[in-house]
Amino acid sequence: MKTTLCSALCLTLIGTGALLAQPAYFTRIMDGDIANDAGNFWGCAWGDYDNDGNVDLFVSNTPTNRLYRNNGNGTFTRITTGKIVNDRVDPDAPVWGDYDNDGDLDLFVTSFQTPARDCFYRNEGDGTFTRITQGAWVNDSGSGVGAAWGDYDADGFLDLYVANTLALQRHFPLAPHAEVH
Ligand SMILES: [Ca+2]
Ligand SMILES: [Ca+2]
Ligand SMILES: [Ca+2]
Ligand SMILES: [Ca+2]
Repeated sequence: MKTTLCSALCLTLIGTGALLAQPAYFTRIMDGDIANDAGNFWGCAWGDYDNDGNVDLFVSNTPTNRLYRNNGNGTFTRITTGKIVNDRVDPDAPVWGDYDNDGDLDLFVTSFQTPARDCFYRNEGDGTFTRITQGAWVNDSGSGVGAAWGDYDADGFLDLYVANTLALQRHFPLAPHAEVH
């Protein structure tokens, strides 16, 4: 599916009902990488990954993902280094969540590639991410099309729900420190 990043973002707004509810209050931004980058986009997620008070944007894209750091002045800088934007997988839904409670957002990205290639990137707190490859939650055989974080058992750690197509749905009650260290 060839589309523009702008159209992908518009679809997200339509999905939430925000665009339909308040169409007169939005101005389409036509300049900058976010509005003009072309690609094969599948999903996006906002999150302040560098904790500077400005929400940043991750966009899942084939063949490589996009990460745009919010400069705080209405512009964004496209990040081009690191596995988070250079891994070649078939991504779908990205979701930010601070799974290890260290104060910075980590990123899970479902993949419909088989065998399993769901991706999880741990935020190192210095602008870089480490891809975690150990654990059932990143080695599931399903084709992931959606995911959500939530602390379902109220133990203080986020848990992960992954929606797969052509396979059973998965639920991973994470024990973060046991899973990745
Ligand atoms: Ca930020
Ligand atoms: Ca974290
Ligand atoms: Ca971290
Ligand atoms: Ca939990």
